[in-house]
Amino acid sequence: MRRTMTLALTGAGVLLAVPVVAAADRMMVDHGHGPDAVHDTAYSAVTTQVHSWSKDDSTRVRLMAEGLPPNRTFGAHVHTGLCGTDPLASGGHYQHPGHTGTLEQREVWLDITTDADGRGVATRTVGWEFAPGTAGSVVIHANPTNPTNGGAGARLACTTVAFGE
Ligand SMILES: [Cu+2]
Repeated sequence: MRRTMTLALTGAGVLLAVPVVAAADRMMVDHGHGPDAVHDTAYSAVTTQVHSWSKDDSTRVRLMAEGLPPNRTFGAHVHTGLCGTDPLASGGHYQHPGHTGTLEQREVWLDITTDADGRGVATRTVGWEFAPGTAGSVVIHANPTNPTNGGAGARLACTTVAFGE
């Protein structure tokens, strides 16, 4: 499910009004507006935005979603591949090379808990920057992320983001 260029540009215009994106030196900002693929028709009304800011070996990733069932927690992560019709096209979880922390520290988990209107926001800051081509999407899953193995059940919706590019 690809959004039209008109909608994408509208979203970018709205974003410019947000002061947090103020043009700091060499801050890299990546965006995704989606989802680009929905893998469960029960979630066809979902809309997503992903923003990622990187500077000085630090990256902040924010996932905003609307149109989800209310008052539930959905696992979400940065994945390696681009979204595709096949739910597995988005690949596995991005894991930062050489990082020796816990699974949660090596990956980017963006679990969202929806409010009564089905909206949710998650923000995560990690101590690295994405190398171009190593991370390509944010996937929303059916269940909260299992902190031991990172699993979160079925893939519901995928948003392509050109992290680091
Ligand atoms: Cu995932």
